[in-house]
Amino acid sequence: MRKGTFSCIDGHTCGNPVRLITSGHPNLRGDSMSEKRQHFMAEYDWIRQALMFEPRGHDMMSGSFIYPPTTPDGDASILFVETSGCLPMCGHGTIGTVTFALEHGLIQPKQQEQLKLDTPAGRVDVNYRMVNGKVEWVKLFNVPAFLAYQNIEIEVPELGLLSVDISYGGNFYIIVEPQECFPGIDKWNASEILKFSPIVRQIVNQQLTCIHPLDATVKGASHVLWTGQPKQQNSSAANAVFYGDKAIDRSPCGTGTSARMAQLFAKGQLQVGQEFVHESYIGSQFVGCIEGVTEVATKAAILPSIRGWSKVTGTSNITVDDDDPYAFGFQV
Ligand code: PYC
Repeated sequence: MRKGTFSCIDGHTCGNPVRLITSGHPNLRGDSMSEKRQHFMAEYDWIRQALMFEPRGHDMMSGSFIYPPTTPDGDASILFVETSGCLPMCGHGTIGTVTFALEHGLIQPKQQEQLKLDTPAGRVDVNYRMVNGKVEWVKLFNVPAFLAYQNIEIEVPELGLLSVDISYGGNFYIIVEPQECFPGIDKWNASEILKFSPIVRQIVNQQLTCIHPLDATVKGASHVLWTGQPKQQNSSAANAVFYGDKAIDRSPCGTGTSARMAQLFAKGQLQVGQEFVHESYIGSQFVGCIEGVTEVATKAAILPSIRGWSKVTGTSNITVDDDDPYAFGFQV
């Protein structure tokens, strides 16, 4: 039976949607969130498709479920869902999930203004500020991020020879900086990003293997992070992150910002403790920082933090019934 009613709190983090699904959770097998993610993808992906794609969602839709912690000291776990799949980690999703859950009393923190969250990518600690029942900001301490590949050359039809870096920040990002055949996102329009991103992603994934050294279920370059000149004076850098089949992240992308900081750190262009204000395609900002350094299976890595804000826009009960020919969404 593939039907149900799902209660949701809808909102956005710096412009990108977050749909926190508060009822209708499937029972998931597994000791860790990585194992539970595998079970969800194998048996319950219809829930993601129904709640993310049109007509109940849209190209940019992104959401989450809160589960009990999978570690003894954890406060809660998060499972991320998106049009692109079931992400190991999502930064804007974490900021939204924490904000909505705290404002609706869905998580009881063990420590004041701090949370320990279990995600499929690993432990993510959070600090936040709550005033008069509203969360003003959320700062997440993300999983270790590292530069996986540097200066990879790919031949892109109708574009030319493109040099890219691949960096991990909770998902694997293909990072494209301005160069001869790419003038920067400030000189391109959305249609060019939407046209070339899936081609770049396909070529990179044919040419390279991206697998997390500590969890082989985290694999594949899923997102393309194009860079360019920021619009705001106080931004350190700007990006347009492509995900799914047609989405450009409206937020500065938390895992993308982590991947970008790891890339810049590896190239000597960002230091530990230095603030990194990352601007999104619509001009919203996250404040990133490299909190320290570490290793991921002998690879040099950074410990990134990201600070941002979210707002609730409404609540809904979404009905999914397999007698609807579009119950599990469609893409045009
Ligand atoms: O904020 O990490 C993020 C994210 C991933 C995909 C869209 N946003």
